Amino acid sequence: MSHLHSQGIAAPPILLTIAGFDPSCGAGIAADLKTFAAHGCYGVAAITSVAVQNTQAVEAVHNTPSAELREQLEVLVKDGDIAAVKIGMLGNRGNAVVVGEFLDAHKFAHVVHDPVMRSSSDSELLDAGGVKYVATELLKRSSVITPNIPEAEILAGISIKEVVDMETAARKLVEMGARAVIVKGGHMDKAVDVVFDGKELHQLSGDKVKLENTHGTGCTFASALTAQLAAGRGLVEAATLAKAYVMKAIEKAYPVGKGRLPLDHFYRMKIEPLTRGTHEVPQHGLHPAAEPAAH
Ligand code: PXL
Repeated sequence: MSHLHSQGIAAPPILLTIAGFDPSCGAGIAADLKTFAAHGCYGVAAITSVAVQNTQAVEAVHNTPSAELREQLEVLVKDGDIAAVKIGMLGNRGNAVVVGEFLDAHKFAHVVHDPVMRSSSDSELLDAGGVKYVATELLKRSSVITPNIPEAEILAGISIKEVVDMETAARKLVEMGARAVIVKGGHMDKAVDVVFDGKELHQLSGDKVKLENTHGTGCTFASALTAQLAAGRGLVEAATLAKAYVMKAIEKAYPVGKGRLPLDHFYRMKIEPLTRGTHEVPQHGLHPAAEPAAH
């Protein structure tokens, strides 16, 4: 079937997120899809888990049965070319294994794996068997993994106090089979990220902005990275641009709900508020007051 259905409009890159659904839409699939859209990409999603959550807490997680996750992935992959895959919350070992088998069965140009283990509010988002499978199997199947400090400590089995420890963890994860690693330093005083492409170490520095009180930053970073890699950028440039995007989205995070602030993924697209006293006179269609239902 043609990719050009009408008017000669080409399809944007299609990015697949395999992640959990946060109904408050600050993290998980909703954050991923917003990030993809903000980068001019078309997002599709397979749901590994439905979290019962708002901006304040994760109250429960309901993991998707593995067979259902497999069906979701297969129906998407047979529909069109997926430019890149982003993996987030997996929930449990069964779903992690389904994703491992999916990556073996289909070759993708870019696989960004954010090895989510706990929420910002500290609920478990991956069981112990899943963590083991990620460490021994799944990280070998990604182009890049993006652990935060606690995740890097668990996967690499070392304790991280300083940037040099982040570098040691990154090297260790490459020894364990990862092709490239970005250890995110958001949990440190200075938000330095370490990028290791398997050959050279790089540091990305950035001022820490309102970080404590947000959620979805990890999902957003990995999704922006996926979009930049799909656009053909190299790892370090893609990571630099993704970090700049996340920092800006954090800076513009807004108060929705009573808990952690969701980021503003669309900070680049703002409608200016109307000047007070100005309103538009409709030129087409019915004026609201002329509709029978309005009286
Ligand atoms: O931020 C980690 C994360 C990832 N995925 C889902 C989440 C969370 C945190 O709350 O709910 C679905």
